[in-house]
Amino acid sequence: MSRTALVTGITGQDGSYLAELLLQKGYAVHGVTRHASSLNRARLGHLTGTALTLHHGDLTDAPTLQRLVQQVRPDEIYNLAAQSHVGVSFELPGYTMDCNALGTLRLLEAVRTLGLGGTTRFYQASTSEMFGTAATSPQTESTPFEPRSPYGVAKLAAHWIARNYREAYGVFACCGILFNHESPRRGESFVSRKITRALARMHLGLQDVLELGNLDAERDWGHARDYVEAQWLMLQQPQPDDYVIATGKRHSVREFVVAAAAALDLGLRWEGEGADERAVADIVPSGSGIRSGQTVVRLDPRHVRPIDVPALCGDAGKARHVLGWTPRTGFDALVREMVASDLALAQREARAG
Ligand code: NDP
Ligand code: GDR
Repeated sequence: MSRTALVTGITGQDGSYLAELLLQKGYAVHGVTRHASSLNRARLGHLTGTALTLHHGDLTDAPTLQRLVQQVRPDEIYNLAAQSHVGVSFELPGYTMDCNALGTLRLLEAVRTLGLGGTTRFYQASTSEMFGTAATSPQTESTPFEPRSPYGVAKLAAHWIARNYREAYGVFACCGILFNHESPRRGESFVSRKITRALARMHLGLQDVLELGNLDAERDWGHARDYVEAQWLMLQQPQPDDYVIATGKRHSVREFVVAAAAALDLGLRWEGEGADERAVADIVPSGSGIRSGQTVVRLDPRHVRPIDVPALCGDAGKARHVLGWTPRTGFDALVREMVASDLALAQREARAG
């Protein structure tokens, strides 16, 4: 008999890849979407006519979550919904706590009070942001948490409440501690997509300047398509557990810009304090394709966060051993795929005038 999954955050980057994966595996997929005045289902358009059913719902609305869990009685719940932007969480700390922390509690309470703890498996989208200024690198499942943003704090509360429901009530809850993962479907305000979208547009003369904040931040960037497989694998194990999902390689924001510019053969001009080419030359091995030119990348303090996480890099050894999971897409291939997709988008924009 086909299995049923309930996915919150289905309109997001991960939600769309996960929905594809589950539909391929024969699941009936139920997605929770927020009501919005303008359409927010662009990432799901290609799934029309499949075993996908969408329901209005919101992580801030407990009665609706209760009703949806009761109605769908899912075999698996994937809680991907969140106010997911770290920078925005400094502007919206209350909402971020409500959605990301209490929202997870509301969903777990629905599972528990409906008596589904023993049958419905629960995936929680935890994050490397919970490590914050971790003293050790690479980070593993046992690295202490030290979050540096309202987003990280809220996600840590959700992480602990999911573990608590596992220990206290026997809910089959797994937390995936995922490091940054990107794709052509990444939201345009996250740094990877902001870079590939802007450079592709600048290549065609549609934009003059790319403004960024902290260029020295280092992240462990993987591909979302690979990472949703790990989410599914966690819920197929005999026992619930928590897993770090990462590539184990870290790159700076500056390196991301350089890699994207190289893919478009653009010459860069760095502006703003701390954005000089010498700093670039220090971190980019010679002969990697970087060259000076007229494409302006400007360091703008408006994009710098009140505090930032300087560097994150994960050790996914446990996922490799227990889940048999390894990332398939490396940094260069990820950047090239995103650049190619954004170049096609910019070309359509240029044609439309
Ligand atoms: P996105 O920002 O692309 O998607 C977030 C989703 O959550 C969207 O579908 C959004 O709906 C939905 N959402 C936001 N607020 C609410 C709410 N109040 N009620 C219901 N739905 C809501 O995120 P990603 O796909 O990149 O990430 C998925 C999850 O994984 C998130 O929880 C994120 O915090 C976490 N995560 C992501 C990582 C990454 O690198 N991508 C790494 C680690 C964790 P709408 O379309 O209406 O805005
Ligand atoms: P992050 O991703 O905060 O790691 O959270 P983001 O792409 O927003 O930032 C990564 C790093 O780049 C620096 N940065 C900028 N960031 C943005 N968004 N815009 C800029 O202009 C800019 N300039 C420099 C940031 O300061 C930061 O250091 C993502 C989200 O998907 C979370 O939901 C998820 O939990 C974590 O990844 C793991």
